[in-house]
Amino acid sequence: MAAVSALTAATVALVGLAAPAHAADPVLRDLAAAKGIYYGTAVTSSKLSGTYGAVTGAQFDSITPANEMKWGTVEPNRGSFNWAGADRVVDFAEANGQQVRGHTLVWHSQMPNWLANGSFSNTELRTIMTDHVTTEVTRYKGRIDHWDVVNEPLNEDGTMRGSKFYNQLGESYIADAFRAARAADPAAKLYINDYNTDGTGPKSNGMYSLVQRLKAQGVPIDGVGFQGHLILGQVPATLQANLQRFADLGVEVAITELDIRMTLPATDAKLAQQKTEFKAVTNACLAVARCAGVTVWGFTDSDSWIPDVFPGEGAATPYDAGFQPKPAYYGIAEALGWTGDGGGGDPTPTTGCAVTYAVQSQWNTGFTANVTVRNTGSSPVNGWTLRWTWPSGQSVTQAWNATVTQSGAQATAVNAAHNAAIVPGGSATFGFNGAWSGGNTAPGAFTLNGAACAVALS
Ligand code: 9MR
Repeated sequence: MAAVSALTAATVALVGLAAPAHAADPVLRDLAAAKGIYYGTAVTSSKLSGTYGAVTGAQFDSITPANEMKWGTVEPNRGSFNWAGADRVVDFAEANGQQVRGHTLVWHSQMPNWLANGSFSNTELRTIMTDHVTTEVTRYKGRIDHWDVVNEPLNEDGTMRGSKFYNQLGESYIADAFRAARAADPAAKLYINDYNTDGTGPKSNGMYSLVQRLKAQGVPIDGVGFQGHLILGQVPATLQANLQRFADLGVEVAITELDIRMTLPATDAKLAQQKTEFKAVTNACLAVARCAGVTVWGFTDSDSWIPDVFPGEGAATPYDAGFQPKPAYYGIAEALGWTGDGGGGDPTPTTGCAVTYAVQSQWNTGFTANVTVRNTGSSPVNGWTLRWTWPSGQSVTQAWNATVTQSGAQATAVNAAHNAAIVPGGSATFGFNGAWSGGNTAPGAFTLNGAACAVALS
């Protein structure tokens, strides 16, 4: 316990002492937070490390497991549960200060075989469904901000989809699922979610009527998710008006699965149009006071469902398959208020860095500190030297994950082989033991490869 309180007491919080020396690339989660919304991404739990994990953690403040919370994944055999992937996503989110959208509890697809092919009486099926909702929501109680309680309940013409649940239980399955979810975690916002409801039209009208009916029955529904699986050149002109009319029913709205696919190959012209369209969708959310946020369905083209399902189409996300931001990424940032390119279009590659310095523990003559340096530019960093000057005579005695030397008051940390490369949005962390006497004031300024870094909250 002594170590823990030392850590708390000695953690040094430094706020924005220096601006990056060069125009830095935007951080979507920070821009979104400043606008009062979240910017999220769907994730694949097994990929949440390395560059994929670094960009996810750096850029987004909400994550949604693309598959790991679906019924077929969590209960492949009746009564036997597999929470590994879902746990990994929730743990990652907490470690990175992110919200989680739980996806999804009751859906006609990705059901386990025992459920999809089993035959149950209506009463039994209703209990199986509400028990499932109760079990899963209870497991993550207090750790999930939004639940997609019911997913894709509608046909294209706006009538109710003939799923196993609807066919046996009628529309009341929806009310029961929401009530079970509310009882299990009263703090979670409960959503209904569908695709092709983004603009006005028969399916959206069907959703509108359904939400009206649910509200009239006192069903605890908090939000409507608009998936936003869009096609280049076909972003509905009525998106904002549509979101607004739902908001006017007294529910939150959110764009929950945004991607904008194109016929491959991606050309500069198509990517430029895609930028405009990601920007427009983000703007539509910003224009609606009750729009909680936007989630992209995979942030990189290497983690998108589109090529598997629509042969010959793809490039639907804001980052290319090599984790480089595409014009769409800058379109999102611009909608969120970023002006780093001076309004002149996609910027030339930029450099920038932000440093978090934290004393982990401190004793009479020594201390242990961690330093995280984040690449806030758009160019990859390949090999780095981080320098700082000690304000009160400290010295580094031993370091790990970097080689640290000291000359006079100046400390110089050079990357280790394994953390030499820092992708845009990514970070490297190293630690050291130091000696102090008199005072242990934190360094106020750092340079990365010669350029000043912002010093962030630890
Ligand atoms: O992204 C998901 C993909 O990995 C799965 O194979 C697929 C199976 O149906 O589901 C994808 O996610 C879907 C989401 O759960 C609901 N809306 C449509 C998404 C794309 O199919």
